[in-house]
Amino acid sequence: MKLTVIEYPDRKLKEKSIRVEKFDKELHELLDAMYPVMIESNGIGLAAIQVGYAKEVLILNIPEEGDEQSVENLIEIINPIITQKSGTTVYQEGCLSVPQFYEDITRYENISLNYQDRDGNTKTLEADGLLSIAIQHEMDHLNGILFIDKLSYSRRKKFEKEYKRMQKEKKTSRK
Ligand code: Y12
Ligand code: CO
Repeated sequence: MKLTVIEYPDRKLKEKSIRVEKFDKELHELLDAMYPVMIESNGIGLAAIQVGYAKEVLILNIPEEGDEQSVENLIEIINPIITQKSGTTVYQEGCLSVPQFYEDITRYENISLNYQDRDGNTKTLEADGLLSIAIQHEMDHLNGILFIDKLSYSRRKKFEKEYKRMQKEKKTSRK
């Protein structure tokens, strides 16, 4: 299974993902194919909708401080539900579906969630720091929300202008 990352403004990214009911070979193949796409793109988080699958599936690989990304730090999250949230934190976020653009976004500082692993086992996770931010960013993808949807009206207008210009530049440099 060869996957590619869908980029804004593709309407597919607005789709709401559907709960996973079958923890079968098809799901495992999707998860296995998402990992190299995320790593090769220098990403630390990826939702299935970003590769065209509207399923409540996301993966994360947050490197430990001063360390390289390793498969040992891979977290696969299916059907997540946030059960507790507290505090606020601001972080300059980026997204593989919105290349070359970073913005300060406010999120909950601490979250607890319930989710399932690739075999359907129920898990709980308490997250803070970058992991908490990344989970919230990826869970937004499951609802068709991008981090740029959280920008103020004026920042969003500026983004659209800059993004269009960057896309035009990309196209002309390919010719
Ligand atoms: C904090 C905030 C957001 C997340 C969600 C996951 N985001 C990413 O994994 C973003 C990756 C990314 C990688 C890029 O590529 C390079 O840096 C080489 C990138 O740069 C370009 O597009 C040029 C942008 C975003 C997790 C935690
Ligand atoms: Co993203």
